[in-house]
Amino acid sequence: MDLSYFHVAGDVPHGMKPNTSVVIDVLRATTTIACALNNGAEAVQTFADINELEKQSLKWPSSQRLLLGERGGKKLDGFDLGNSPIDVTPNLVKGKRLFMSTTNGTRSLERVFESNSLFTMSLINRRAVGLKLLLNKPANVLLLGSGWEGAYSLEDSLAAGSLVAFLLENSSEKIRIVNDELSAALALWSYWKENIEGCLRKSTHGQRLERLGNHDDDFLCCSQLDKINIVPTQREKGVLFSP
Ligand code: 3SL
Repeated sequence: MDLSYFHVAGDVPHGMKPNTSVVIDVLRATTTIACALNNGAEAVQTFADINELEKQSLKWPSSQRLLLGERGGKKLDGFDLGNSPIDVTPNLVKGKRLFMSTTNGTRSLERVFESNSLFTMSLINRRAVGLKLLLNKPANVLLLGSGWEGAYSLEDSLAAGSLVAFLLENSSEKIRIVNDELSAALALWSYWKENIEGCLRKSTHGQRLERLGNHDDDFLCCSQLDKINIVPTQREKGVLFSP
């Protein structure tokens, strides 16, 4: 299996249509997606564009939908929830379709909507995604971080490194690291793996969240490793289900 990692959507070479993609946004979109599906959401439908989200969500019965969204880390006006994985409780999300737009994570997803297989990953479901890749054995996998407005983020690279470490430890077949971004991510994982929450808090987006208010529960949740067995999987364009 050949794996490459790009920090943000804009780094993916123009015209590249990946076969298998794994989108990562540890703080916090892909952690929230995994938690929502784990807590019984019917699906999470993702949008880079808020107007499009509002239009599409109206096609869904109001009793069966929730709008989730943030910009700059703050909940969007008129939306039911922001983007905290703590808020997507079973009580709120069970059986509902979540319509979601975030600053960076949903943009990364949009870049690879056309992939034949598309999964989302965070630290919380790293093992589940790793096992899925070992089972499916794709020849090439694109790991795509979300960053912050086009810039690198520490926590997404950490998660990319954690996935490749898992694959190297558990694969009977050759795992090939194709680009330097992924080698660097693996080194980052070796450096921080005993203090994941410390890494998330050190990251610039972690510091942004701290400036916005107390996010202790979010940090705790987003830094949990291998706690959820869900692999959010695209079955319709932009819509993630738990298979
Ligand atoms: O940028 C994103 O997509 C979000 O995950 C950012 S936040 O953590 O919700 O602020």
